[in-house]
Amino acid sequence: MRIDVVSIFPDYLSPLDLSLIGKARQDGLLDVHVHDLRDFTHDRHRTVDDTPYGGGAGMVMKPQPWAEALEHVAAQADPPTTKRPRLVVPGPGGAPFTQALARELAAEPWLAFACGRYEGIDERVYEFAREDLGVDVSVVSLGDYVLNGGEVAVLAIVEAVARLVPGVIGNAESLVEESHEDGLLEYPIYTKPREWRGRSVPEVLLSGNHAAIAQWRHEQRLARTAARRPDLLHPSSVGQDVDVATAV
Ligand code: 6GU
Repeated sequence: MRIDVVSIFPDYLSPLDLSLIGKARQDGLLDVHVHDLRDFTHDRHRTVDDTPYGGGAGMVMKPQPWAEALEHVAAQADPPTTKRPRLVVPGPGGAPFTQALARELAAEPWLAFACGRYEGIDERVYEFAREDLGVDVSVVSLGDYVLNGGEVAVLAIVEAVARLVPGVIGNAESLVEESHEDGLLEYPIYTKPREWRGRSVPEVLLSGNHAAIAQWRHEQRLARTAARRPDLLHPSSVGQDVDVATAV
């Protein structure tokens, strides 16, 4: 998989050299390219932002550097890969980034990320990317809070996606039994020692009774999901119009 990231803080993406992703790059499974948006400016001050039309707080990222940066990225197409990247734009106004979306992105041969800063990117850049470059654009949010820019989100998204790319994780089985793969959170886990600071490992885990262990773990997953993420158990009552009279 090829990954291009455009940012005004390319150093922010240096963790992509580390750990599992660094290893996957060394192994040739990921081909990561980070680009500095300011390299696509033409003025002495390398300006990437300007004031918003219509007024309002903060600054807006100018369309011109973004258009040239995205054109440059799109021109990197290397015949064996498919012709166009899928463009992911992290932002608090995006669709929720979920494990399902991570799986979808992991199946793409080429992803490009546009890291916005300030109040965001001039809306016409999205139209340009779709209409003139012919790329699919997805605005994606990590959750209902605001970050200063897309860089940290790209680190999270790339990590979630890369580990689903075949070969990146040695033990593919470890991918199946995970929170968010089947709609329940993971059960609690323990390792040695059996007694630690006056606390014991739950007896059932020492029993050797595999059916009892499976049953206990399932109950723990349900209880934990109900306590921490009730929305996962009752998805129909979240994010939709709920009839308040009938909702329980
Ligand atoms: Cl993906 N980007 C930014 N800038 N803020 C966020 C976010 C993304 N997700 C939640 N807040």
